[in-house]
Amino acid sequence: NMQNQIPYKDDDIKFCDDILGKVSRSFAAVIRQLPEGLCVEILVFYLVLRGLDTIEDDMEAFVGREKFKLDHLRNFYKTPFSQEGWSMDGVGQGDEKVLLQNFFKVVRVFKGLSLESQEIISDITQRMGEGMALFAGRNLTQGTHDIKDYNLYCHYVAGLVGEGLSRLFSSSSFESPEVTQSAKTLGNTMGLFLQKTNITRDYLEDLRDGRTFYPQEIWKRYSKTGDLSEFAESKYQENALQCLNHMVTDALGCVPECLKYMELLKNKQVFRFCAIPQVMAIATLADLYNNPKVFTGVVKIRKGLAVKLLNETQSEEALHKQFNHFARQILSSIPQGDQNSSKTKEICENIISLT
Ligand code: PS7
Ligand code: MN
Ligand code: MN
Ligand code: MN
Ligand code: MN
Ligand code: MN
Repeated sequence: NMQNQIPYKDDDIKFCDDILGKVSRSFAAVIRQLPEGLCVEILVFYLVLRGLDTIEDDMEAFVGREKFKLDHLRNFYKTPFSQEGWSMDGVGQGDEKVLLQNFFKVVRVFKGLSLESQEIISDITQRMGEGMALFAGRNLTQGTHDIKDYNLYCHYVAGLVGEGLSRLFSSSSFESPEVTQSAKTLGNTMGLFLQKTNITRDYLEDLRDGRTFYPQEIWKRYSKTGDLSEFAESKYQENALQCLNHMVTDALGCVPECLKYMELLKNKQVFRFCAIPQVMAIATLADLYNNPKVFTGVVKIRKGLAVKLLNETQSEEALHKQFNHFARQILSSIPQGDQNSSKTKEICENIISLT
């Protein structure tokens, strides 16, 4: 065990913790409450993937040299970790840019982790970078192709996170080997649920970035002009809402497997780490469902509600109560004549029966 051979530099951990609080309000709270033996591991895992995602998301820095971006994505698991003092300048904005400028500090903390943890983080970063490069090399102005293609993108950017986290939970012995056995199935779905919620919510933001993930198999059924941007026009609002409700219904399909995954968890802090983002996601989906504001701005759950959910998600019973509540909320807002109403109803009723 290499745990103590490379001493942590307190300043490096401090940098990691500070920048975490700046780049993610939502993950900072749930990561910081993790037990020793997982807390720093997952902090580093988060920041490595945040660095990779900053490269993926930058639609300006690589204009005219797109090949560079793909190389950076593919090499991110390796180059920063093998070149002393590696950093990147001019990619990303604000605190995410600062993260890449100081990335060698994250690397130093990484090198103080057990080799087993390093291997998990490195493997997931490599596979995610490969997947991101596949999609970043495509024209995504009109979204992904079909639901299979959409699921594949979500697998690369979020399902793999669920897989890696599951392996870290088991390897730290805070959770049983069963969690790792579910890593590629239920663990993957845990990530898909978060990512699908994010993509569904970010319709407008992603459209403006010229890179969207709504699958054509879904949105073209509701489109008059064959251009995804039409949903932002008020004259197409009726169709836009039908499309949105289809996207929400598709995301809700993840819920039974997510509930099954969370039943496997035994450690209270690991449970909260996993469950809180899931509860925020279903609360967000309930807010998005049939909501025209998705097409005019950003829909975010009220701060007060987010704080309440964070505080109340302490047990499986509380988790079930929240999922039951939001499934009922969606069920009661299904509009007359919605094309997916029976599917939405069926999934909500199933969630209610499971909780
Ligand atoms: C390592 C905790 C718990 C079994 C940066 C947590 C961005 C939704 O970019 O910041 O603002 O639109 O809102 C997180 C499964 C991944 C999936 C993915 C890694 C749950 C790089 C989260 C975070 C697995 C690709 C953040 C997937 O959303 O996005 C760690 C179990 C990063 C999890 C990205 C998205 C995460 C995301 P943005 P957000
Ligand atoms: Mn965000
Ligand atoms: Mn991204
Ligand atoms: Mn992003
Ligand atoms: Mn997004
Ligand atoms: Mn229950």
